[in-house]
Amino acid sequence: MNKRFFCIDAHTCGNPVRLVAGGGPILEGVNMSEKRQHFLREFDWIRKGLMFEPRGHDMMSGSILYPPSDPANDIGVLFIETSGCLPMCGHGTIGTVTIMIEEGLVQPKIPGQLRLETPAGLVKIEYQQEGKRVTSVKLTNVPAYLAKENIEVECPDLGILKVDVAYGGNYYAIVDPQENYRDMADYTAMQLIGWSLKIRERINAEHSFSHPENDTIGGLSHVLWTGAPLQPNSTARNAVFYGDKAIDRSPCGTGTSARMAQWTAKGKLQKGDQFVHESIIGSQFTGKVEDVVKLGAYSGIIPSIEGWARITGYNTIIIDDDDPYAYGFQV
Ligand code: PYC
Repeated sequence: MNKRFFCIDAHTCGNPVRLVAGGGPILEGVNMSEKRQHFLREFDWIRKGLMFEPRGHDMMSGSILYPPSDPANDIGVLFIETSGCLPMCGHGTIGTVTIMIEEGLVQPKIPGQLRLETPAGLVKIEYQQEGKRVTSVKLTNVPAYLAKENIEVECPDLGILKVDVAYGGNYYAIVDPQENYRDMADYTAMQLIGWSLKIRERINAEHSFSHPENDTIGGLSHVLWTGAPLQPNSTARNAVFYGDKAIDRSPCGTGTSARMAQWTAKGKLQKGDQFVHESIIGSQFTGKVEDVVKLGAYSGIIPSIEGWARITGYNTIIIDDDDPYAYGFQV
């Protein structure tokens, strides 16, 4: 089999987004959550081929577009990454919206706005344009909440760490400054990656995390290391680990959502407050606590995230069965 995928590549604040504009599979399901399950059962080879080396790399991330299930909405989005099919991806949403609008892949029902169906739920978009260029995308995310506080985990080299776990579209272990950890700036990205792998495995072995309203979403997937901001207008800095080897180059939309839920639960943010998050490379997302809500038995928030993306190229990618590395590899 020789399959072609017509992709448009972009980056959101430094992190890649590969939108599959042609060649994606037809998926069964009444919503994006069911379509995601179908993709994982039968088409995960597409994700592996497009995300891993030699066609992708450790940080690669992308999306595939689907017609909406509800005619009130504009489009459905499936997120693909080296780590799997995320229920929601913030940087992926900002890049996908920028590409869709600039390339005319969707006709918004209301100019400047979009309603996106994602596997995690409905995400509302407002975007700004100057001429053809999309200059900023604000997404109002699914509800975020603090799931567990003060989990103790043994981290190689550092010793015992206490972490909170919060959900912002994915589950995040948040490592704040404490006796055995001061700031992400003290360590290399390689150190953070190695430690993240271990602590994620250890936390998942002892604790379970399941979305209160959607049991297809669960498990700790990301680790968010915090630090003091380097830029005067940032509230905080972070390095988000995902997959097996990636540190997000963007400030991470679902991570920022999770962190705002954690801060709100601890009384450090309230409805209407802004939170400017800085990434490992200094790029910024502006977050806001739009509302406080109930999510099952939990108190949560509706976070919004605003950022920008740029298209980097058009990419027709071939996955050919005849190639021993058709479905990618990791070293
Ligand atoms: O922006 O939500 C995000 C994200 C998740 C993983 C990488 N980026």
